[in-house]
Amino acid sequence: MLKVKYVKSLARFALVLAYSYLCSMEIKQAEFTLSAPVVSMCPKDTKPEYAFIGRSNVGKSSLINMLTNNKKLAKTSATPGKTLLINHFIINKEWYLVDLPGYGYAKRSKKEVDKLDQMIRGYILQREQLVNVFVLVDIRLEPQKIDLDFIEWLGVSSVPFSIVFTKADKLTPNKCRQAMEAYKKKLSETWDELPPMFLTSSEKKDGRDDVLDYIESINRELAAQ
Ligand SMILES: Nc1nc2c(ncn2[C@@H]2O[C@H](COP(=O)(O)OP(=O)(O)OP(=O)(O)O)[C@@H](O)[C@H]2O)c(=O)[nH]1
Ligand SMILES: [Mg+2]
Repeated sequence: MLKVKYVKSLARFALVLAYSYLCSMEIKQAEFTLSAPVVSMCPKDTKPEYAFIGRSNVGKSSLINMLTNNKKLAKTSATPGKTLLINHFIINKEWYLVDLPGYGYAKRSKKEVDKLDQMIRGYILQREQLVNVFVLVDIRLEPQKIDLDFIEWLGVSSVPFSIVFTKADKLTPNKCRQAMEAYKKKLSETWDELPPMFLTSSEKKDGRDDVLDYIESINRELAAQ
């Protein structure tokens, strides 16, 4: 079977781990910038941005709120399909977090699905300042075809990405570990290098430092270029 090569080397992840022992990033300011229906209407800015994607209801908006310590920043809902636009939030006036609509919500019409799909993929492919896509995956579920297909599409499109497992508070630490191992095994069938992976709970604020330190390390790498 064709093996997809991960676009960024594992060396970066090792660097991030080393860096995370040294310091933790501080979020001094987080502000909503704008919501856009198409990439051409996104902020006219070149600061680096980090986008969050995944199935509807996986916890994208909650994760943004957890990272920024602001429960009201991104709109969340127990009902899937809450986020419908490309939402930019500027952090410390230096970089952006981007909340995207979810995919795979069964109650959407074909027309709606196609419209959101175009919005998401158009943004991911055309936004030059997008430096990393966080693909969110519910830790409680077996690897889902829809996520694996999306991950593969990112790979063949050469888009750098990481995987964030959400809702870790819903399982025991041991079950979380097993689920992550199972996911790695599944990805190894198609990938010869695995992307960085993070285990998070927006409820318990688990994984916050890991994700923020990863972002910080990329920001530093970009600033040094
Ligand atoms: N227990 C638990 N619940 C969570 C966690 N993260 C999100 N949720 C819940 O999951 C539901 C969906 O969260 P959202 O953040 O709105 O999900 P989303 O991915 O942005 O959803 P869409 O915008 O509809 O695509 C809400 O009821 C959240 O409270 C978590 O870490 N733990
Ligand atoms: Mg949302």
